[in-house]
Amino acid sequence: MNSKELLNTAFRKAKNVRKKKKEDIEITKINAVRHYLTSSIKKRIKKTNIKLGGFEKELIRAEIDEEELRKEIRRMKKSNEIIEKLFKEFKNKMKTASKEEKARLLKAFYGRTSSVVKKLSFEESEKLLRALRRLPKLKNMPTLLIAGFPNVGKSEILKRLCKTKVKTAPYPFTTRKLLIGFIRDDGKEIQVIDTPGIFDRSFEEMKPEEKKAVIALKNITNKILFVIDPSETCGYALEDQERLLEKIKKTLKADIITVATKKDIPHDKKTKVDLEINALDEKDVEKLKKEVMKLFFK
Ligand SMILES: Nc1nc2c(ncn2[C@@H]2O[C@H](COP(=O)(O)OP(=O)(O)OP(=O)(O)O)[C@@H](O)[C@H]2O)c(=O)[nH]1
Ligand SMILES: [Mg+2]
Repeated sequence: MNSKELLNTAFRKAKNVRKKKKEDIEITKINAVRHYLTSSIKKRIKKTNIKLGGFEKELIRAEIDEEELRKEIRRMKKSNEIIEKLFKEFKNKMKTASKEEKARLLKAFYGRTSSVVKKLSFEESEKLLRALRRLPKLKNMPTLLIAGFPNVGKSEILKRLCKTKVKTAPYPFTTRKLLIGFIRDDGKEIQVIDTPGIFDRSFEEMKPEEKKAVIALKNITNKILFVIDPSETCGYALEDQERLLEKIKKTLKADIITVATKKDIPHDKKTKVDLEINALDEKDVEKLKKEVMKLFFK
């Protein structure tokens, strides 16, 4: 929704109104504009003036500026009040006006409401609605979280472990929200969540994507698959990835499986992990799956 579209639709509706018996056509028109604008804005307020709790609230906060949203909602309410006032004022004037005057008043009403609505950006509420759509639909069941630096191959692992359709690409921040898959093995089932990549830095410094991963780490589960790319083709030093792992170990009481991926790419780096895999090799993925299931069902 943007103000231009909103106004265009409102004026189109006014153009198409039919004359009511007892009412001047100009009054019917300004009423149509008033009704469409205020009810659309009211709908937007209702959708975005909401209370969220806990984990979802934190995820939303990673993406939107709450203070800005509150301000935008206040501006929307104020605009509706002004439109209602203008409507009353112009309706009264029209009642006693001549034909020419009515035509002039109609134009003036359109002008005044336009300038009120044009000041609304709907930017932050638009962001909120997008963030709400992106909220993960988590199931209450045993859950594994895949974490690590950007571009190391986390989503590739989700794709292969769960046969889930996910976007993978050779650049950082391909994954921008929490993605969900499921592993079914031997009559048992777990939920797997792939997170956006994170760097080893403070929460305040993080991009919204990184924040979402950290919020997930702190809230969803204590079972983590930490992915390391020792080939460094991800673009980041092995030592930095290891430092992040140490930090996660220290700050979260979690059961962690560490996996070094991209085994097929030659390199001379050494790292201590539970498992080394080539995510594109089915046998390796099968081994990883067994290892993961052991973490849940001993
Ligand atoms: N050769 C090789 N390439 C791999 C392997 N695993 C992942 N890749 C590739 O590495 C690139 C990055 O993989 P992604 O799964 O998108 O990485 P990610 O960690 O999810 O990245 P972000 O979502 O950006 O944090 C992709 O081009 C993958 O195809 C592997 O075992 N071997
Ligand atoms: Mg990814």
